[in-house]
Amino acid sequence: TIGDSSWFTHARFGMFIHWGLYSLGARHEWMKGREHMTNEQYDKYFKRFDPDLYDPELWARLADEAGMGYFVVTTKHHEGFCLWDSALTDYKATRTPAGRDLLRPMVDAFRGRGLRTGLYYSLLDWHHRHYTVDVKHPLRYDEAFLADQSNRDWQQYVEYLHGQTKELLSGYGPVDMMFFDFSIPPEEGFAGKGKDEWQSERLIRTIRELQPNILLNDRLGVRGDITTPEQYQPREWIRVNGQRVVWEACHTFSGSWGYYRDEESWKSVDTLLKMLIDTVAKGGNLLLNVGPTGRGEFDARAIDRLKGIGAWMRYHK
Ligand code: JFZ
Repeated sequence: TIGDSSWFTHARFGMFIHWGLYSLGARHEWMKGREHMTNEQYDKYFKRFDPDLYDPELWARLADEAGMGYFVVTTKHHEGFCLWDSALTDYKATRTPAGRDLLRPMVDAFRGRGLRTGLYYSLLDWHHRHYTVDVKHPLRYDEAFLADQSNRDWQQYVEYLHGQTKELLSGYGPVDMMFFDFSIPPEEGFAGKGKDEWQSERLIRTIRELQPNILLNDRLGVRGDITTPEQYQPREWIRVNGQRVVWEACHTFSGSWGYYRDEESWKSVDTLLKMLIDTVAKGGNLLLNVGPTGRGEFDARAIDRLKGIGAWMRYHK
């Protein structure tokens, strides 16, 4: 079965939200990997995660007024930290000073405004005891790191990934799409993971049982319902085997996905609108990313862009 994608193609424009412990570092969502940080070094963000300004109703209003029809939030990014109250780990918002499930009020707020719900879940996990990081991964190839990769039981991680997916798809009402991220194609010298490692076919059967209408992206190592080029604009309607497909480009305001305070490369409202128009003209969707701060706010520059887009949308949607 393949989910009915009519709501998705009709919506055309959605909000991606990358929010996690890396938001406190205010530089890049890959900082733990890039900077080769140990769990201990990274723990300071966990201990201080306290989004006192988090206002999901406001986030939902900003998305709605920008003309967006859905949102996709990082329930868990590569760092492994969970925004929801997962029974399968203590590495979650509930155990930080935030002290609560942060996903539920977000889903309620966006759904309350009629936006569709998308959940992003990272297949990669740099915190789980049994996750084996791809040994040839250029960013994680140092001695201490490799030594720590022994004594891992891959199947335990797979059960965790499948179990968490079940939690997300049974505890938060109707989930309209799920964005898994990501499979590394097995190129030369690059020990990547794909559908066999994630046991994607079994996972997808479970997903479709729990949420028969869900749309799945294509980063589980199998085709999925939605083709997802990242941070580039295709020249024309994307085709697979000669057939036009449902596709979604995801883009950032400034380059990184997590909140990056000092990044100077913010796109203008004009550029963003041209990207949206270009995408829609080619039959695609635009998923535009916001990286909220560690305190739970949208940066003023993001709000400015969203409002600018909304002003145009008021007359052109
Ligand atoms: C991934 C993440 O690593 C990144 O932090 C962010 O969450 C983004 C949306 O997804 O990065 C990718 C995933 C897939 C491709 C490129 C970057 N790809 O298929 O080219």
